[in-house]
Amino acid sequence: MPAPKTANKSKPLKSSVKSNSKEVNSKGLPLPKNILLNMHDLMVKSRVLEERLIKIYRTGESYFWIGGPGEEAWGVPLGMLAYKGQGLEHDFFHLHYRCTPTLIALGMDMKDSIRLMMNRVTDPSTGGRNFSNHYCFPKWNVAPVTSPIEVQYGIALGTAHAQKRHGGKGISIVSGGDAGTAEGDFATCLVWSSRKGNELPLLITVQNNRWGISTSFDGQHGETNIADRARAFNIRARVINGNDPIESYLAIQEEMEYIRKTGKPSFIEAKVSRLYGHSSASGANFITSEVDSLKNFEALLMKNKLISESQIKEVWQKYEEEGVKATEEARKEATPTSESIWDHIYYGNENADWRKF
Ligand SMILES: Cc1ncc(C[n+]2csc(CCOP(=O)(O)OP(=O)(O)O)c2C)c(N)n1
Repeated sequence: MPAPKTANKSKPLKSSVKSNSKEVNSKGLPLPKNILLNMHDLMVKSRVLEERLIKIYRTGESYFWIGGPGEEAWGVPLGMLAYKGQGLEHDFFHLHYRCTPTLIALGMDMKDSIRLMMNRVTDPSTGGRNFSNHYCFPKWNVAPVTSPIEVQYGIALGTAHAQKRHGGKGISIVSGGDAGTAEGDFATCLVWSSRKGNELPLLITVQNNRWGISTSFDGQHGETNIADRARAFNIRARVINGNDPIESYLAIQEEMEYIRKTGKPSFIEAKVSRLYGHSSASGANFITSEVDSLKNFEALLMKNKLISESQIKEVWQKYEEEGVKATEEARKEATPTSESIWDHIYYGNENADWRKF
């Protein structure tokens, strides 16, 4: 099956899809068939990639895995709807380590994720110096994913502020987990994005999987929904089922349009699954009690006769083969040497000799 076109292009575009469009051609579902199938294709690609990363960890070819299987129904639409590109006219991403679906939707090659996982010098994000899902793609305004959780909520204010001054349609997008919202950076983000007369064009998101490593959400929060905390700052906020790609797509589209139009922040709390536990540290085994958004979406597409079982198998097969090939190729590539240890520590100072400081 040919891969349908993605919604984003390198130049800023107006979103073309309206939730109540007459031209849906998708058996009563509120999105056109090409978008639904594109979403499915990207969700499978992201899932296959993450499962491949886990296999690479298990064979001892990597040290650690952490990632986003279970967040495809949220992360894929987010990447599809963004104004992709470099500079203030485009959207900035301040993501966390479960963001593979968004990067896949932006157009990341599987091989580039595998290179990062296997610490290859060819890894475009970190030159083989960081671990899985710690992406960085300046060409798409994807800021480095950090290991300390939640710091991205403070950093995102900076690009949002620059975009406000610039005055274009670009917005900043920040993501993180539910447990991390206990950190001060999250509160900082709410305070500084919502000051009256100085509101920032920022899409603040939390992917609530109800776990912080092994600590349950229950018992950790006085508020009913994390989104309620944004409402206290007069930030428009909503809670969505992030396991439903259609609901995610429509909600993200609406909130992005609101931010681009008003220059004000908006907040989405997406309830998602954590399909393989926290990370390789907790075994990275499939958790059967969690909702699998991809399986549910496939059932919906088949029920509406938008795709057949054999076509679905073809999509999975296509990405399985791509993943195997990418792994074999990455295996042959070099790992970084000690000479590059100080490279890229500070932007623009690649040639500085930090040993002299
Ligand atoms: C500042 C900081 N404190 C603690 C940790 C250890 N840590 C790594 S992931 C994690 C749990 C985060 O949970 P949540 O924010 O809900 O995101 P999830 O991993 O569930 O997506 C913690 C406590 C860390 N990396 N950084």
